Amino acid sequence: MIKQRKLILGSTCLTLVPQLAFARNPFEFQTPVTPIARETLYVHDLFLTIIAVLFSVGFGFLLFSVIRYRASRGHRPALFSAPRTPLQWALSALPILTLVVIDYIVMGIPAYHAVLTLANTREDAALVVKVTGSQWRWRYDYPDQGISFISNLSTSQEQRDSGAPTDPNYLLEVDKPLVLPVGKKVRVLLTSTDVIHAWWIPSFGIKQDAVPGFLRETWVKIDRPGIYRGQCAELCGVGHGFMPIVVEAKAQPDFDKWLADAQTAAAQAAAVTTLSKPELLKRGQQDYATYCALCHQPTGLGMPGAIPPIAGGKPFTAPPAMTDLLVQRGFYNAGKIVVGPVARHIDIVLKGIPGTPMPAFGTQLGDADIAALVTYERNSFGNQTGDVVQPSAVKAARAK
Ligand code: HEC
Ligand SMILES: [Cu+2]
Repeated sequence: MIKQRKLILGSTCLTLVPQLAFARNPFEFQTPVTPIARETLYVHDLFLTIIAVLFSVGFGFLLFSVIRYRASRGHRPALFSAPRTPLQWALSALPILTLVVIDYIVMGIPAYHAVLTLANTREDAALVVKVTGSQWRWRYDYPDQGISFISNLSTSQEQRDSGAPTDPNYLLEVDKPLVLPVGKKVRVLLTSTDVIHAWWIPSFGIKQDAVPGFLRETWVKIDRPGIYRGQCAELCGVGHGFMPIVVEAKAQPDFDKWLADAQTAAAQAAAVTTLSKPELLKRGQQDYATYCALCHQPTGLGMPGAIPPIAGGKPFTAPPAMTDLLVQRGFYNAGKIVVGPVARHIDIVLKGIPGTPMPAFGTQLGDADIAALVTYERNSFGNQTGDVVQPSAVKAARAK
């Protein structure tokens, strides 16, 4: 009995925890800030009210009958099993008809309307944004504005690993939020590069799957400036809890300014073809922590049997299916990881190793970042090749 109670209490707490982080009280939804969120919340409240009334009336009748007509007072069960008199027929039909009216009209019409609203992604859309899920981060593209960037979790490794004091937005903070204008309808296209993810922002009333090979869509029209947070809502691997969503809604003039700045920055970044070695190493170190450390580990030592070390000379044993691929690429010899040729290294980071968890970063990262990563890996974790790989070399490798 105690065990059962603990179980019930525990599971109740678990369902409440995500709510606690956002809502004013644990039983409330986040304050809706889009038409979709308002409408779905309205439908929810309406249904809940109707169901609560029906439940109370039905259960009230039941309780009343159980107490009033109990056997100890000499009452006997009725012997008939179907209505007989016209009154009995009417009393049986009434609840059925009531339910039909409630289901198809009172609840049906608002619910249908909410679904139509949800599906109306194109009409009056002022801006299109593409959202791409990848293990384990979101990428945002503004196709008509020529801007794209990756949004990464910014909660520090110490907070995640060692129980250091956590920020109020622990695991719900990113380096670059998606920036959107308020009061404008934004059409959101969703897809994925690997497995199914889901883009979920409770205060927008949106939870849409991002499916590889498909383009799904939804829309938002945000009421007021602010920061809105969400999470990936489809279990997508070990980093599933580390790909939050942050949307920063700005008034139109502020949004325009942000857009202009982002366009300038993108043009400047594209113009860079050579970087100094210290610049490459610094950038490579940051990128490694963001994109590679989850698998190859902050130490570069990988995980036994599953993820090879980046550090050359370290022993690594794994099934031949895995080590054969590494041998082919020149990264494995006699039970040990070796630092393979530069060209193969660039190739692995650009295209991944097909058929293994090693992802292709070519579609996610620019030439400068890939050059920085390769330079960093070849000069860190005890590797001392001295190689400096420039963005131009990555550009050339892409062209092949
Ligand atoms: C999802 C996990 C994962 C992530 C993230 C990841 N790798 Fe890998 N990586 C692998 C696996 C698994 C292999 C071995 C593949 C095989 O041959 O079976 C590998 C192999 C490699 C190799 C060749 C072997 C070696 O150890 O030197 C290099 C180089 C490499 N990864 C670099 C990177 C870089 C750079 C990043 C970040 C930009 C990265 N990886 C991110 C899983 C990952
Ligand atoms: Cu995900």
